[in-house]
Amino acid sequence: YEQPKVIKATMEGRVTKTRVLEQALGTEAANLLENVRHVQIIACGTSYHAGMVARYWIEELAGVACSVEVASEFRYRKHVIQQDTLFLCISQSGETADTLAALRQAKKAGFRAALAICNVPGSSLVRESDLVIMTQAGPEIGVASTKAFTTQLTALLIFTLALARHNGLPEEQEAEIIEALHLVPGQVSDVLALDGEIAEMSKAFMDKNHSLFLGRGSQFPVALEGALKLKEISYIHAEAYPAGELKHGPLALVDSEMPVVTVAPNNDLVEKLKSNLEEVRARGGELFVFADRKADVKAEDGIHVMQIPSVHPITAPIVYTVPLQLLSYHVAVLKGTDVDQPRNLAKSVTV
Ligand code: F1P
Repeated sequence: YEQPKVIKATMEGRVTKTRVLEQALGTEAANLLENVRHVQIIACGTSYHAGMVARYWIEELAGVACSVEVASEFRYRKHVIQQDTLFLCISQSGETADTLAALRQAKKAGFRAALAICNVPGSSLVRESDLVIMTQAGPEIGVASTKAFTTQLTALLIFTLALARHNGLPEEQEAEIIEALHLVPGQVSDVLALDGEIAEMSKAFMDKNHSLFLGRGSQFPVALEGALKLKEISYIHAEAYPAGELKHGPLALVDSEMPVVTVAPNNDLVEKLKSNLEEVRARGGELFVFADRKADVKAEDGIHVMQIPSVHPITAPIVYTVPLQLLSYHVAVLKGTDVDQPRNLAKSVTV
């Protein structure tokens, strides 16, 4: 529920009505962002999903190649790092052992600069990076990240626009996206107001053991994040797939016992997504769709549709994450699990 406030706080002092204030990212920002040819993102868990969303933004808006990898794999792999690579670590705590190890290892291989997106001032990650964008999420009580994720996305979009400016993004496009970003806190509040309806929807998951989350484009990482939230706090097995991969395997799992959750903002992939939904329905799967009104996804037998405010396609991943967080929360409450302290998990994995 703090998300509208902390997203706003993460924007504060970093953007005007229409521009990113590059100097607010650090005095060295302009130099460090010049001539970046590749961004290598490293993170774990929810922070990794934020990095996956950022890849879509960085490649689309800045035209810069971007790779994303979980730190726990990156650190044990032999890799080639180019000198013109910006190494970007995302971590709520700034103390995740795998992320720090990956950064230290990459330092030896050499890169242009290290940027941290982090929530804890003075953390190891902040101290060891050249450029830092602090998220202003405040302390998270729960183990499962929620506001850390949406503020990470906010910081990553601001960073992307600063990088994009060095790579020729037209001012009008930057202004359009910043204006859309200013609308996000209000849109998140509108989604939070759907709480009662989402609680009602969550009842359908009570007696289920498995679930599937689908998304396309930058909504695929949102589906991954939704599935992670459901796993973490309700212990229901949840898989996320890019919707176009359905026919390459997961469709075999679909039956009436497998609820399928989908996020459907109004973008140029929505028509393809709708045909994926039909594939699920034809196999007796029950669909739960969070959709933009303009996307015109029709509620019918086996398809439950919840309308989400119209949002800009670039900022949609931030807004569409929130109904999935609420859904997991309500399923967990109904199941009586400990939402704040899930079994077997620690807030910060430092070993
Ligand atoms: C990474 C992370 C969290 C997750 C859990 C365990 O932490 O995977 O995303 O919610 O708390 O650690 P961080 O590097 O973002 O602090």
